[in-house]
Amino acid sequence: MSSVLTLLLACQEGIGGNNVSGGGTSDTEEFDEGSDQVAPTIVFDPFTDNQPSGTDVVVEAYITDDETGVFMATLYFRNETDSSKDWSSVGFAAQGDELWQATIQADEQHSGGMWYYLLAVDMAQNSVTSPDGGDEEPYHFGYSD
Ligand SMILES: [Ca+2]
Repeated sequence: MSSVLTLLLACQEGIGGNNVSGGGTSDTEEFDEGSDQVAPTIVFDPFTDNQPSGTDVVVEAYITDDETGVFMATLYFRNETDSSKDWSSVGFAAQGDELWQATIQADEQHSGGMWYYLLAVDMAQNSVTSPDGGDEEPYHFGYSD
């Protein structure tokens, strides 16, 4: 690759100062498509209390995105006794007014607690997790008896 590049550069220099690289205005469209470089924002208060055993657990977060908007948001969860790194996931559904909601069904519970984290992606494929550590440092809640 680099040798080809070097060749091209050498050729341009060889032409002797003809400015071939100017006039890049035709790239405007491409630039606009990639102009959103800022990931969405997730505002979420992690559970501080245990959740009732045998019930659906509803996770709510405020998710926003400048420029292109939120493309999707996903809740990842894993039983605390599950030693594998396999996360289950469920999509967040937009509730309006920037509120998004996802539910961990009661029958997903196979232990006394759950690891979980949130992922949001915008239309330009910028992504963010809550917490920042994502699957490495997930949130946790316990189930009460
Ligand atoms: Ca964005």
